[in-house]
Amino acid sequence: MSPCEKLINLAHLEWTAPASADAVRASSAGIEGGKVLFLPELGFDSEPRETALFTPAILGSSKNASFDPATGRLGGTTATGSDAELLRAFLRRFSDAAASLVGQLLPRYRDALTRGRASFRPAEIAGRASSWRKDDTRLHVDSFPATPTAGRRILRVFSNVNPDGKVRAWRVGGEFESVARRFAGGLSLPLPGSGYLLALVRVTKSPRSAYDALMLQLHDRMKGDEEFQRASPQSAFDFPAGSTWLAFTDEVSHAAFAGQYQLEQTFLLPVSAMEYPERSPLRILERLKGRRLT
Ligand SMILES: O=C(O)CCC(=O)C(=O)O
Ligand SMILES: [Fe+2]
Repeated sequence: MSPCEKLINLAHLEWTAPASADAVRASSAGIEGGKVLFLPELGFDSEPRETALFTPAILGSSKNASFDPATGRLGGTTATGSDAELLRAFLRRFSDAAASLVGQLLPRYRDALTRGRASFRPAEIAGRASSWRKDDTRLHVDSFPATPTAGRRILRVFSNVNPDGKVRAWRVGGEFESVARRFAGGLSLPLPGSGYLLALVRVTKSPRSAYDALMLQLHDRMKGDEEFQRASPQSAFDFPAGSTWLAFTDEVSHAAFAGQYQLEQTFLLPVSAMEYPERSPLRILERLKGRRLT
């Protein structure tokens, strides 16, 4: 598998300027075809005083510092006072820029998207210790244990903001449908009512649907399968400093194995807003399991 099969190159240069009709067509076809939209020339600029944030020392025990645009709340950081204000403003600016970019490139989704959290990732990934389940250097699709999507798509914007020109090194894997087929037999449907119980005892923020239960198992099975990690179709790609990319990360298998300093914004999209909803992980898993999952 060559990297160009999984990547759509876009010459779009701006966070807020309208995208050309060609860019909109290519973005829509690409993202719904399970590709990564890659904007090699679109970097996110930080302000001179924000260089104070470019150190892993702002992290507590977490991998990322997070920002919730709905409440303005920060997470995962030890920054307080004026440093916290600086971090909040930095992440708010990125969150707004990412929302504007997605609105320009994917206008079909604009009114249906929910903006989730943004994150800043100042720690080097390579050599970082982590449990296998949390280890994003292993190929996986995204599924969040505490925040079920109830079938909605996870669309994420990433920007490599490394100040020293270091790449973000990823591997991108094969088609969702073939990955899902490989593991589907081993994914078990949750007991009726168990999703509500998890919400009741606050393991999850909302009831975990059957879809979310299967996606979490898929995430774990992928990461835990050495043979899959080693031998499944995948290709490496280095995202340069000063570049931006976006993908449906619930569908596109990915692993990030080196790099430091990245911004990320998560969006959720109802399957009904897609041009081809039948290509969603929800509909694919429903076909494989022969039943509704939400
Ligand atoms: O930090 C990255 O480059 C991506 C890590 C990852 O797999 C994720 O955030 O889901
Ligand atoms: Fe991921």
